[in-house]
Amino acid sequence: MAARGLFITVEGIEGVGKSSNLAFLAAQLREYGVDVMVTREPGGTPLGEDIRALLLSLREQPVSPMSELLLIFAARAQHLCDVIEPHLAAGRWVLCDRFTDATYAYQGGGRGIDAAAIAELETLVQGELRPDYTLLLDVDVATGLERARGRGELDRIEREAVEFFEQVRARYLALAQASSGRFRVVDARQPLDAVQRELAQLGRELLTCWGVRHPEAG
Ligand code: Z5A
Repeated sequence: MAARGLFITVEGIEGVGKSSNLAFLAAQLREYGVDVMVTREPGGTPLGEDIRALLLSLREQPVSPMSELLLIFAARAQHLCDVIEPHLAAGRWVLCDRFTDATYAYQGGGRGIDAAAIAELETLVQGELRPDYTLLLDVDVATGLERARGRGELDRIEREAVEFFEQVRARYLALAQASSGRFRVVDARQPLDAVQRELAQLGRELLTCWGVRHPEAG
């Protein structure tokens, strides 16, 4: 039976560069022969992608924070069952664009839902599964929003006020401080190539930790 794969998540506020850097990290790991699958939340399954569309679409009636929270965990339950758990069990490394830290940051920090309620759902839906390693790309809110807003029409969450994203960022940084063994915080204000040099170094450290050698090392 294959050893369980590594579960890596990438987090940060809007426009921080998660997609660009996740693709970079996946390519780097594959170069070392690691079997990697890339996925995202909310989403990652047909049901999850439908829930994502519901969550991000503009609506006439406000969405209650609790509805938002439960939809996110509904998508996560399907994602765990159909994608994350089977791939990890098959020995694959799973790279996930956002996971439950985003729920603590957005629904906890941003919407004001009690972290204890999120923790209860986390245990109910995930059991003991938690990410092994989390990369937090950190940027000030003004820079993140400027980058995100350069991409075109804004979705329901991207339309929130600056104060909302300040709370989200603050909660992310608090989570990283509280679980410093799991998190690595990268300054994403740097130009993309500088961020990726840092990621390449982190990737090598991770591979060394898990005993993976570069194919050319013999
Ligand atoms: N959400 C939630 O509320 N609760 C939850 O539990 C979960 C999610 C899981 C969708 O997530 C929404 O779901 C999200 C939170 C909520 N809120 N919103 N809206 P998402 O991750 O798919 O959405 P997003 O934050 O908008 O991510 P994104 O579209 O994937 O953006 P990104 O990956 O962070 O950025 P990017 O597309 O890689 O880069 C943005 C632009 O900046 C692009 O033009 C890049 O070329 C540029 N860029 C990137 N890095 C740099 C640097 N270093 N310098 C200069 N320019 C850069």
